[in-house]
Amino acid sequence: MKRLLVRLAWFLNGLVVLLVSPLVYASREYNMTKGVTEISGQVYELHMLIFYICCAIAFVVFGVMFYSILRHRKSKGAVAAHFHESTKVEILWTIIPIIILIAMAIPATKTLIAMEDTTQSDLTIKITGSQWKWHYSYFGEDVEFFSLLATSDKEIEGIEVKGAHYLLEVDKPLVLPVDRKVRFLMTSDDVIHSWWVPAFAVKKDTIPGFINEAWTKIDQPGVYRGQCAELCGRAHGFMPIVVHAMEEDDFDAWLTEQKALALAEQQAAKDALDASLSLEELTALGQEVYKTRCAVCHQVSGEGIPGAFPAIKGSPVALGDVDAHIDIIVYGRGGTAMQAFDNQLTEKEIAAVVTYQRNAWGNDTGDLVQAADVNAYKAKQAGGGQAVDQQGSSDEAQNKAKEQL
Ligand code: HEC
Ligand SMILES: [Cu+2]
Repeated sequence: MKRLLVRLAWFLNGLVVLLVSPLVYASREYNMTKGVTEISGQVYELHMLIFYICCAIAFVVFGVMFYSILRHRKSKGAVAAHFHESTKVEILWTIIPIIILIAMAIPATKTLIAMEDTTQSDLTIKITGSQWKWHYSYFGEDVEFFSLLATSDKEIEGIEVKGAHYLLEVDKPLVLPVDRKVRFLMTSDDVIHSWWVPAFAVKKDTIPGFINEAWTKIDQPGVYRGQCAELCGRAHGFMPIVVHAMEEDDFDAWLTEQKALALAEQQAAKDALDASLSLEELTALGQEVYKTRCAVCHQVSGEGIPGAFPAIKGSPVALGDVDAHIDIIVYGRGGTAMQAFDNQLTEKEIAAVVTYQRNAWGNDTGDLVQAADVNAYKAKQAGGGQAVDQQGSSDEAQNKAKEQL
């Protein structure tokens, strides 16, 4: 009889394992992936190790449980033992879990320490989160750009069929080299965001006023996608991350090209100061800027979201003094979601979006604002004609600070 019971207990336990194993097999599809970095491989191994330890514990505990239930059931006339406190058992059930926990903590700590070791990196990139986009800046390279969601409104509103990378595509991906250690410095302009790319096993909060560090070294070229993993407001789900990992040569070529582009952009910004655009040209560009940069909050209709984002249609700012209108876009409004667009948009783009807002949705002011007006306003704010010089020297100071890092 006893042997039969033991067999039955094993049978039940085996049944559980049998039921679970096809699930485990199927779960490959759902399981954590190995990723494409050494660290992500380690994280995967760690995850599997802990998982198997959990399975082993479950096997033993359920085994004893099933056995006891069957062996000592009431119908067999089992009588419960009456005793209090068993020092032996208490020591055992303290010591065994402690040993198991320590055994798990050792490999986990090793991996965590490796993840935190940002020394000896070949390249440093500053990542800044803001509502709702990422800003990437390659230290010491004079290359920086914003990376915005590229999924069209029509897909989001269900008017068009959703693409394969719905809400996981951006206008300008972060470009990284393979086989080089890349250090990330992460911070935020407004609320807490979190930069997360599962394939690299990198997930780090970006916190205003703090700088967090992380690093990666990618093994294979490819396109890797991630998201902001911190609930950061209304469009939290609309700030994806896309990384293009390139062969080292390709990356170097890309970086050189970006530097040339940055120079060309600076030249274009200078030229824009002399240019005088027509109302059509300004509103066309302004509408584009508005749709991509402002409409998340102020809405395409210009009506905003009552209680959260003010309407631009009929807004006293958009109908009132031009300088005040330029001011709020250039410098933002501290403590609100209205961020400073000074370093996000060119003066031409700011001029265009001001003009657009002053002439769209029945805001018929007829005002034309040119890049030179924005430049002049900024110069005035910075304290007269020396504004440009000051800007230049503070840039120099920043570059020096970067070099020292
Ligand atoms: C993340 C959300 C957000 C984005 C993006 C945004 N704004 Fe705003 N904007 C606000 C908020 C919030 C206010 C109200 C600020 C306050 O409380 O004074 C505001 C106020 C304004 C106002 C003043 C309106 C009024 O009547 O007080 C103007 C003009 C404006 N924004 C222009 C823009 C432009 C142009 C862009 C794009 C380049 C833009 N905003 C992008 C959130 C946003
Ligand atoms: Cu975010």
